[in-house]
Amino acid sequence: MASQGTKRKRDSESSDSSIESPLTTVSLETLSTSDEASMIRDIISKINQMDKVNRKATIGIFGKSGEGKSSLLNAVLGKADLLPSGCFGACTAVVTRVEANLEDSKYIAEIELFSKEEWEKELKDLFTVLSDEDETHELFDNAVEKITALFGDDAEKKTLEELKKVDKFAEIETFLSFSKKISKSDVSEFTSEIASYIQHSESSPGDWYWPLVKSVTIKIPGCHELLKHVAFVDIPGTGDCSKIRDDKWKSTLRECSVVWIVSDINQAITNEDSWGILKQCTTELGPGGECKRINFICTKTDDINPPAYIRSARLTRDQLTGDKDQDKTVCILHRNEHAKKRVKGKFEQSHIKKIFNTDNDFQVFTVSSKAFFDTKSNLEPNETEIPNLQDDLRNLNEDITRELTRDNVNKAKGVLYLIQSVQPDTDKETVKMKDQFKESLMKALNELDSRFDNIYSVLEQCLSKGVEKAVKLCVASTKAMIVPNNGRGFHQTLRTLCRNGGRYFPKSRKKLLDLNKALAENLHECLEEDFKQIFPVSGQTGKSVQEEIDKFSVIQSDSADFRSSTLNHIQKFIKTEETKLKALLNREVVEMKKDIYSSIQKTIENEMASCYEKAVAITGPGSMKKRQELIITTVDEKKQDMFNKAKNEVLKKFNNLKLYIKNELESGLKKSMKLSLSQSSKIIDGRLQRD
Ligand SMILES: Nc1nc2c(ncn2[C@@H]2O[C@H](COP(=O)(O)OP(=O)(O)OP(=O)(O)O)[C@@H](O)[C@H]2O)c(=O)[nH]1
Ligand SMILES: [Mg+2]
Repeated sequence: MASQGTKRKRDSESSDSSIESPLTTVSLETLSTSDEASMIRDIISKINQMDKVNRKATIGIFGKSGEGKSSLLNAVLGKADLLPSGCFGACTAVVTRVEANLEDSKYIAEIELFSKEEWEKELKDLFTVLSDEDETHELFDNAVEKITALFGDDAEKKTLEELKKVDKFAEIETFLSFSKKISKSDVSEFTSEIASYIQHSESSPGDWYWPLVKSVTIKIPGCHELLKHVAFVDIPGTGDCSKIRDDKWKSTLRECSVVWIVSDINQAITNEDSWGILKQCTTELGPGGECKRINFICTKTDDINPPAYIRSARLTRDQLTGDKDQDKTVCILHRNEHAKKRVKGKFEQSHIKKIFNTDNDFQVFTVSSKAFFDTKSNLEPNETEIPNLQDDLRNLNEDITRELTRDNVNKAKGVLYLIQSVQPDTDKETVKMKDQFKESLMKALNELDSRFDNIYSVLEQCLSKGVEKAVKLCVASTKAMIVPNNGRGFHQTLRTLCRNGGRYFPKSRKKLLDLNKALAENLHECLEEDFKQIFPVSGQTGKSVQEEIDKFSVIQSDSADFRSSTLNHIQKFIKTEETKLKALLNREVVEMKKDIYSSIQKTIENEMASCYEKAVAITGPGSMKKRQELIITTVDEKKQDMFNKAKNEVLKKFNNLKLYIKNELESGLKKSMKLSLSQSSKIIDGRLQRD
């Protein structure tokens, strides 16, 4: 629960009493306890901070290389050349985050580089791959690409020792020790400067830095309406075998609340890559993440051969005009309609829909980024559908603004009720209120406890089934992954898999090999259905943790229970504080559930770690076979213990979640009650007199 602790700490840190405003002139010395003082400061500071609070939804853009992801993002943001596109071969080399610069009118890039140690390890790995005879393996190509991008042509033919002597080597070492930030007023200057950090290009080898980059964040000015509450992540179409890059990729997926799948319209149905990439990520996005919506975006709609299309779609004369240009538009729009129907149909049938649980939140767009910028195009701007996507973005921003406004109104209401609650006028009623409060708090907490225990039992049952299944099937699934029928070139793959702690990330993400994920699969599968009900990414299921939190209340009715209007104000204050607390907890639950879900695979990873290390150390003739045997024997020996540990870890984390929620509700509400019943009048009186 450490992460939640930190989060909370940050909240109270932000309520620094040094923030000056008319409200902070309240004399805080009049308070008797530090608790109360800190709570008042907290409330005042939160009111002052209302405008500054920002919440962002992350939109992940997925798709094969060359499908038009970066061009699409440029079009949606109305900045034709912001992100590099249209290179020969793969173009975007690193995960690129794009968000608004809300501070000034500069274009800013914050570049996260490898640490010196990480780079040394990566370089050593690259040279191990290069020393291998097998030049046909994609790992070999990947290593050559990186070394030549940084050190120039033929650098890969040098040994690591030789390379260490060239000037560029020392230059790179120094380069890595500084954090990198680019800030420019002019967009084209900015674009050319960032290119060497995010763009993959075969021209001018030796001038590129992308192999050293973990990720890039770009902040652009003047896009408040589209980006105030949204951050885009342009995810490169090709993978990278580096573990560091892949970990970044995975953690980005868990953040996405919206996904855009991008596919060239001509292959939208048959394109197994776009669907395949998505399939690979469903665990991280769905149960392990927070994805609520998917937009499938067919790109390059302007790219059409009208005579061929008329023939294949059997368009009749009635549908055509006889004018060449107009008929091109007819064909484009006809194909758009057709693609929308087909893609929707495919999604309805797919396993992806089941995992995401998105009944209404799947939309198909058919866009042309090129025509959007081309004033002479056959397509009207709205026929390029880029404006539709912009509207979609505006709606998402407005939804978040509304959510923040609701939170802010609640915060303001809390303070108003507190101000109205002057010293209780009859002691008897105060005592009655205190007693009632204590009693209903205990009752509500007990009820919550038992409802959480029911959820715990559901989880326990699913996981026990999963353990049983995993124990039965794990050896076979291990063999299926690490002893392929065609073993040619596999020893490189297996060695990399062991070096990366059980994972191998090929360039095409479709064929990802992740032994830990495969071992966790049966547990995930048995858990999936109930987990979705317990932690839905949106909506109500009747069984969710979020709904249990919502049901919790210490104030049973909205009606006035007390003769004194003061006590009724206090009651309203507590209710408002309770609503705020529950909204915050519901947001924290999303992070906790990601942690719970991913703990299955993490436990397996940890259990298998020493086996992978031993396997990497095996050298000499027959090493591949020895590695395979070692892994299979380890899985077989550890299976019972390993899967039970994974199960217990989930249950332990769920129990911690329960304790955390109960504790936050109890301490938060007691604090509010204490504050409203004790010194509030003094503070308010003091402030009113001063004003
Ligand atoms: N005709 C046409 N071409 C487009 C359109 N959008 C992109 N392209 C072209 O498609 C190619 C690839 O576009 P990118 O935006 O670089 O593709 P990407 O998906 O970002 O590729 P990676 O960065 O390699 O993952 C470029 O040559 C673009 O000019 C479009 O709407 N119409
Ligand atoms: Mg790109």
